Amino acid sequence: MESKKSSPASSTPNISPSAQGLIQFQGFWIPSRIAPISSIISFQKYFQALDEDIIVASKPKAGTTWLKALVFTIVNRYSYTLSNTPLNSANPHQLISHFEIKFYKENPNPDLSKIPSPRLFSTHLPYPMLADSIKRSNCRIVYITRNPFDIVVSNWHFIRGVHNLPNWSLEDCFEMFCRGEESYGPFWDHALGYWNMSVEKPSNILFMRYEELKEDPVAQTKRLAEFLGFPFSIEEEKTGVVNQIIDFCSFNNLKDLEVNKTGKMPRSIIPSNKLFFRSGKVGDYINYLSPTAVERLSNVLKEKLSESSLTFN
Ligand code: PAP
Repeated sequence: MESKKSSPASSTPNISPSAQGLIQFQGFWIPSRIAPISSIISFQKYFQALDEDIIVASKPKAGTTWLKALVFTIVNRYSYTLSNTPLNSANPHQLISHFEIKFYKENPNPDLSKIPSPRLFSTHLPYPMLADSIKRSNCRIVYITRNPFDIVVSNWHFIRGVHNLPNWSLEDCFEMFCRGEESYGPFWDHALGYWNMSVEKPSNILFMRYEELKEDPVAQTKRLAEFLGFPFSIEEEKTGVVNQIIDFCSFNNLKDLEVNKTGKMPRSIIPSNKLFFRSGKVGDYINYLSPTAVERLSNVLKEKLSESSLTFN
């Protein structure tokens, strides 16, 4: 693959999955330094879902941080104003934490019963790996996905920062992605699991796309609020509450908050919160991937999704 703006010629061309701590488990590649297999097993064994629970699900780099900010703000808008919301001093990942990266990593069987309802959780795990209690319950799952070309580029920047692999080549990252060897990959199996369930159980699983949220934030934010069971009233719409929430959760606003410019989450291996905010654009991949590479991944997707109604542009 030729990349347009790739790493230097002296780059480390091949980084094995294990150099990033990737381990294949239950059919997916798990970044085990961030999400230990033991924490996934504990989550599957012990987590007891409640019908009121809300779970933000995604593959890394699909728009998780943005979606968490929106979900937290929508659900808590009667408790906090935008000037005193905890989002002003905490990264969205601290307010909606991952099962496998936080709760079950810190304690194999944490007491989650004291968390006020609705409990807000998140996960990067694919649908088949969720605890059975989630699948049996009536809880709500919001899944966000994004065009995989932007995900590859975003992930390449992120992984180099997190694992201190400054010379890892985009070519190698891209090839691994096409083989499905990337965090929580294969991408297509991850998206398909949630897509199929969103078709089967639309009142329990909402399937969102980063690009649609960018293109029509008002319609998508209203759709999200309705799904979560916290719809906007006519009065709120009239007084501009929807737009205020969208502006607060926008890339530029969140990126410029001190906590996201200079902060770091306690006990996290992510060295800085600013790694969650890079360019925040749709189609940035065009500056990195050659037309040949784009065609190659498009063909992989076409083949992998050939029996599904799910498509990516
Ligand atoms: P994570 O899964 O590691 O939390 P995630 O939040 O899903 O990452 O994705 C980060 C991407 O979302 C980054 O994209 P980029 O590398 O292409 O720039 C990041 O910039 C973007 N992002 C973060 N917050 C927002 C936001 N509020 N609005 C739009 N994009 C955002």
